[in-house]
Amino acid sequence: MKNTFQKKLYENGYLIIKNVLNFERDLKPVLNDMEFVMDCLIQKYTKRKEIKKVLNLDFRKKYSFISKLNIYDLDKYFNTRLPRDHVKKDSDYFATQSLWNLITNKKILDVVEKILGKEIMSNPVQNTRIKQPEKKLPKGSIHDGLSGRTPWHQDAAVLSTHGQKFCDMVTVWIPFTKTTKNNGCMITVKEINKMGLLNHISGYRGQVEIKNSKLLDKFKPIYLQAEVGDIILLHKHSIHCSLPNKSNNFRISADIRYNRAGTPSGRKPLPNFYVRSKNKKNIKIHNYKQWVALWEKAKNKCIPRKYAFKYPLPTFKHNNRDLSNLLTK
Ligand SMILES: O=C(O)CCC(=O)C(=O)O
Ligand SMILES: [Fe+2]
Repeated sequence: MKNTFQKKLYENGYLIIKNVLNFERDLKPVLNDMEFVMDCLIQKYTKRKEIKKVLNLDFRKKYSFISKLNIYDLDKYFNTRLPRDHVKKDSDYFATQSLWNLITNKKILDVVEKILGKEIMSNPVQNTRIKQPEKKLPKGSIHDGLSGRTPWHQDAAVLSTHGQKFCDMVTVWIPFTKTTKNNGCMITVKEINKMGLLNHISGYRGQVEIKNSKLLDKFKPIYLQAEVGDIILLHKHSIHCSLPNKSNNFRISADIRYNRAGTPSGRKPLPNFYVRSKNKKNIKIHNYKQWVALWEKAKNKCIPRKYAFKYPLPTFKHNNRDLSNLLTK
């Protein structure tokens, strides 16, 4: 039997929950840490005599500045997880105390509990996205998902084949800036999530994209707009993408995920640990340092194979689960 929350999430593929988080307490610390990372990059990569001037810029100007420095794989410094490819001993990532606080935030877990029940694990599929106005982006990044638009996809598609089948996962999308049609909110189409997992193919940068996604243009989109403090839940089969940031401002968000304990994470050997349980003994990771240690342990496992995760694409070798076939049924 599904409760009201579960029914609504299944019916529409998404749920917008208003006023869950407090900007100053829950969100600002993450922005501060992002700025701290920028300051470190500036000190490392800027000409000596320019450093002082650049450090005095505001958040947006600093980010614009470093995004022009051609730093290899810049996104990795702001991402909550190991870089997808080329994992090395010194691979850096954005596992900060503020992110740990967000992942274990009681107010978020209280919402997630209504969907997944009382036994909840943090899932390692997580991203932070700093999106500048699209007109400022290098051409190659316009559809890359992290700094540009995100193509149509379902979140279950980024899991291993085992995870696609068995992981009971929910996405929590968190805005750090008010997110609107104009600055690149996500859009979705209701009900298609009920079709289950669709066939996905590889996008131009190896990202995940629904096959025949052009067909979705004829549906009425739902704009997933949100205020700072709101959170958006996505069903693992919700189909969604994000619009271009046409504003003159930044659009910043994080997406973190949780899975029901006892179901696979879909991203072995990355950290997957209890954040809530009726049996307190299940909770073994109690603080930020233990969490970072988990990521470092996972990193050591990924170094020999060089990647942190891979998308099994195309998702299906046959056409039965192609959107084009399912829509005509
Ligand atoms: O924020 C975005 O552009 C896309 C986010 C997304 O696809 C997700 O949170 O699952
Ligand atoms: Fe997604």
